[in-house]
Formats: sequence, structure tokens, C-alpha cells
Amino acid sequence: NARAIGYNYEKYNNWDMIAAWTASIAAENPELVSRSQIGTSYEGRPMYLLKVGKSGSNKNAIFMDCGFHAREWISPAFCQWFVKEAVNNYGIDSEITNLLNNLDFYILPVLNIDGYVYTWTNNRMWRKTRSKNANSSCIGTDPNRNFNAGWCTVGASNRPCDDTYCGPAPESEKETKALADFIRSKHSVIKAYLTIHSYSQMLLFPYSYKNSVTKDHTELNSLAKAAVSQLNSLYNTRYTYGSGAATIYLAAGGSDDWAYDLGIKYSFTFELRDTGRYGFVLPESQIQPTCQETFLAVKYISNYVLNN
Ligand code: ING
Ligand code: ZN
Repeated sequence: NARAIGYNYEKYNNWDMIAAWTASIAAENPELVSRSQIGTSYEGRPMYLLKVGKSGSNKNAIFMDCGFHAREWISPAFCQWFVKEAVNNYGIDSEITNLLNNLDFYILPVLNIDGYVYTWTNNRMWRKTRSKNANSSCIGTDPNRNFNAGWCTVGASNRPCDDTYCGPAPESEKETKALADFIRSKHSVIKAYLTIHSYSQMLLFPYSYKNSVTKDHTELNSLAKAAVSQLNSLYNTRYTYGSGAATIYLAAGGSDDWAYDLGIKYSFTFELRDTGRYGFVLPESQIQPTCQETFLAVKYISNYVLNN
């Protein structure tokens, strides 16, 4: 079992490494990190969730997940990086200390574990879950088309062989159901929902399932603008931002739209590096800069949520 001390955050780690890491990082930082399990994947793997923060009463929380889409390897790498930065800088960096003293961060390092494993063993470009479909030999549902937000009305497919298959019903996947159940159970304390994808270098907020803007559009737009400016300040990486529908494409069933409609106002989808040169196969040499710049944006949003 890899200890979290000495863990290589600048390489892509397979699921066995990440699972062992969740245990180690919690065991080595008992004052700051605890591990729970929110469910089990279709193929039976445990969905580990890390809670990161100093214990306190009446704390609000930020929820962040990675690894919705199996091939977007930079995403789980970022969730691991985020936890590492948090524990290594607590008590050293005043901003991080303040955030962890006053907020809890729920971090789901990999939502779509079976798909992630499949990209390591069989097909690097797999996107969906690995569940069996009725009356089809094609496998999997797109977890980001499987939430109850305009489900399967636009930008999603009802054909099981397609990469954007919405599934037979909202939350049909064990993984999306476990995530939705957890967020529903904690939705009064969760003030922000962040979901990490790649690639395109975008910061998106609701709606993606319809063209109309939310009642919080002005605030979300200025928060996104400021977060992107923080991200850009490190390596000049260019991000675009805006509602999903206006910025990337109309697509129903996404988790950010669902979380927003549940009442979590600060709901964002990050599309990390790059813009297509390497795409999903981002070189390991870019893990460090991508995670460092993204960390600035997540910190900015976290401080905003704490102070508003
Ligand atoms: N992009 C997202 C996708 O699921 C998205 C874009 C965000 C759609 C929010 C719907 C809601 O297609 C990637 N790269 O997966
Ligand atoms: Zn994605």
C-alpha cells in the first residue's frame, strides 16, 4: 500500500493506487481528513469520499467530484492534488488554514471508477460507466447525461451505443445515484458543487440543459470571471467561461444543472487543459501546472462562498 507521503501526484495513478491513497491520506492526517464510502460501483468497487477540514460546528461545505468521464485523467489527478495541497499547507498558509477551519470539503476522487479502470486496461478513450444495457450489447451510460435536469431532452442520446447515452432513467447508474443521494442528504450545508472534467479550458455554470439564464446569472458570471482570472495569473492559460449552453453546448442531464436546481447556487463545471493538442491524453508533465492553476480558481471560489 502506497503511503500518501511519497505518493506521486505528478503521475497518473490507477484506481488501486488511488484507493490505497484515500486510506493513507486519511490515516496520516486524522485531524483534517476522514474517509467514508457513499456507494459501490456497478462492478462492485467502493466509492470513497474524503472529507477535508478541521472539525467544527455548523460548518458549511463545498462538494467537488472528479472522474465523471473515464478518459479525462487529469480530473482525478486534480482531486488528489487538491487534498495534498490542503493537508500540506494547513497551519502554514493562512488562506488554506482559514478555509479548512471554516469549511469542509467533500472530495470524491473518482465518480466513474469502473470506467476509469477500463481506460487503464482496455480502451484509453472510454467515457461512460460500464453497466449493461437491456436489449443492447453496448455498454455504459454517460454519467453526465444521467441526472434529473431536463433529462435526455437535448444534447444527449437515447441509444445505448452512443457516448452520450442518457441511460434508461435519471440516476439509473449506481454511481450517479450514490452521488445524488449524498448531495441530497447534505444539501443544506453544501454551498458549492464543483465537478471537474477535461478538456477545453472552460469554467461553466448553469444552465446547460436550456438556453435561458438562471436568476443568479450575473453573480455566477462575475464569480467565474474572477476565478478564471486567478487561474490565468499563474501561467497565462486562457479560459472561457459562461453558461454551459452558451459556452460549450446544450446538454441535458448534467450534474451541475441538477445541483443548481436542488438549491446549490454555486454550481460549476471545470473543463481543464488543454484545448485539443493532447486532449484527454494530457502529458504527465502538465499535471503540476494544470493542478496549480486550477487550485487558484478553486481557492477563489471557496473564499467567495465562505464570505457570501
Ligand atoms: N464536457 C461536459 C459533458 O458532459 C457539460 C460538458 C457540462 C455538459 C455541464 C453538461 C453539463 O459533455 C465534457 N468534456 O465532458
Ligand atoms: Zn467530461
